[in-house]
Amino acid sequence: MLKLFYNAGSIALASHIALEETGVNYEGIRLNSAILEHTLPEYLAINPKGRVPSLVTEHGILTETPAILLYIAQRFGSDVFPPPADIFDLAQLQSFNSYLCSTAHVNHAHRMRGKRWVDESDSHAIKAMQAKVTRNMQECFALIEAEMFKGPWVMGEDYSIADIYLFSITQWMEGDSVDINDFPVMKAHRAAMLARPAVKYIVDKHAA
Ligand SMILES: N[C@@H](CCC(=O)N[C@@H](CS)C(=O)NCC(=O)O)C(=O)O
Repeated sequence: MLKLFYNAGSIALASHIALEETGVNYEGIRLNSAILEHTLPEYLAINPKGRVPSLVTEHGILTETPAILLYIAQRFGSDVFPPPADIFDLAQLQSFNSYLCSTAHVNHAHRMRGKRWVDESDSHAIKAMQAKVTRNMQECFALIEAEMFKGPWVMGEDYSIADIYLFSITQWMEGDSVDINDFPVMKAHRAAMLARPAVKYIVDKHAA
């Protein structure tokens, strides 16, 4: 059976929702953040990056949200995620998801994970990075709203893994001091996502 390793509040929310949407049989394994379980040898044997999510499949272990989402959608999700019409549409989907992975998520990480980029003892540098998070995230959401979001879903008429990924990034708006009311498309998208039973079920599970 598929196994998904996740932490509450993390980007693993996306992979978890994607699995739930498809109805595939899987086991969700929640790591205990309080004891930094994702840094313990048992978990590093599964994912040496020490990050979540990790998806254990019968073919091997997958990490990196864009890869996991694509795998779930293409292998199990054709009913809920209509396959992109052609290779260009598929590349556009990957372009959107890559932006979330390499830019939006990384901008957000500067609030809590500054020690990845500077020495933890350099409190001036840590604070300077934290101070830019709100503005950087606002810029990401402004660009998504103005240029990237087709509507009614991210890629247009069809619900896709890009919607799940975006929803998992907009969960951080409040913590990043971004006012969702300044981003009406993101606000409406979050409401549309929460109206989906699979999304609500997993959001509630992560909050419990
Ligand atoms: N590029 C990875 C990023 C995964 C990642 O950074 N996950 C965070 C949670 S949102 C994590 O595991 N952080 C633990 C840490 O940095 O110690 C992905 O998209 O899956």
